Amino acid sequence: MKRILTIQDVSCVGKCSLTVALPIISCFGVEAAVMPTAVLSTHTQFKGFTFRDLTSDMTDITDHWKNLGITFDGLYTGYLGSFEQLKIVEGIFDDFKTENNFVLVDPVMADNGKLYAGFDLNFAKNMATLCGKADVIVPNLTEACFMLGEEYIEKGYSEDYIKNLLHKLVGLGAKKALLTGVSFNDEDLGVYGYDSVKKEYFSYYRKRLPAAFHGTGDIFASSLCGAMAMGKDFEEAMKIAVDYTVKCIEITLNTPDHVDYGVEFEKAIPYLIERIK
Ligand code: PXL
Repeated sequence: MKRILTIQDVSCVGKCSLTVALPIISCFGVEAAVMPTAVLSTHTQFKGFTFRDLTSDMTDITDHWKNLGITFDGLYTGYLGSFEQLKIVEGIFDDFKTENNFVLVDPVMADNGKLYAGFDLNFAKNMATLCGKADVIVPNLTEACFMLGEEYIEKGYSEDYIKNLLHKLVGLGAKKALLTGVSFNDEDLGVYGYDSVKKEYFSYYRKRLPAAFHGTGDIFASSLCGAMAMGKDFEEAMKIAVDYTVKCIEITLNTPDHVDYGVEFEKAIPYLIERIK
């Protein structure tokens, strides 16, 4: 069985980071090993969340794995809470990256033109350095702009604006950059990427839905990770991840009593399993 390592926080309530990565990656028949970076009572969009930092455990955990000779078919990082964690994660990539596995970095720190609580421009610069060590990075437009020091344009941008961001993103060192939340009109929304090895662009759009929910970036990245680990080729993995994310949003919109802090990704699991057959 393929085994990936995902490094991100546990938000006890919040339907994001590890609480979505674990069930979603399992759907692909891939073992999800975890490195929890922090335990929060909720994700940071709630007021008054608690935060237990686990940075000081990270190196002990990987030392044990190294002694046991444990290896991974993929390394996938999401929300990371401090500069020190970024440095430790770079070291984990150095220790566990091989010629045959992949490194996927989702530089979780911002959305809708704003940084999340606790992050600043300096963190974005350091996250950009971590992105340089990845095979695949999946920032949203806001995260890309903060990492690159580029102007964030919410809507009405040109294809050249996106292509310029993609070139600068792969310039950080990542082999493939995939921008999420890209839209050139009012009807469609999707992802637009660039493969710096093949020198090819790729994109995939679906009809825009009339709502945005927290946690969909983590759902996208987790399903992309699962599909890549399962052995799907990259473009197919990207389409699976977009389709599953859209299904999660559709189901949530059709559930009148849904919570307001995340999507009903659990109800879309039968769709995902059917989609990857
Ligand atoms: O969904 C991204 C995410 C993950 N983890 C924590 C967060 C967020 C976004 O706000 O706060 C703790």
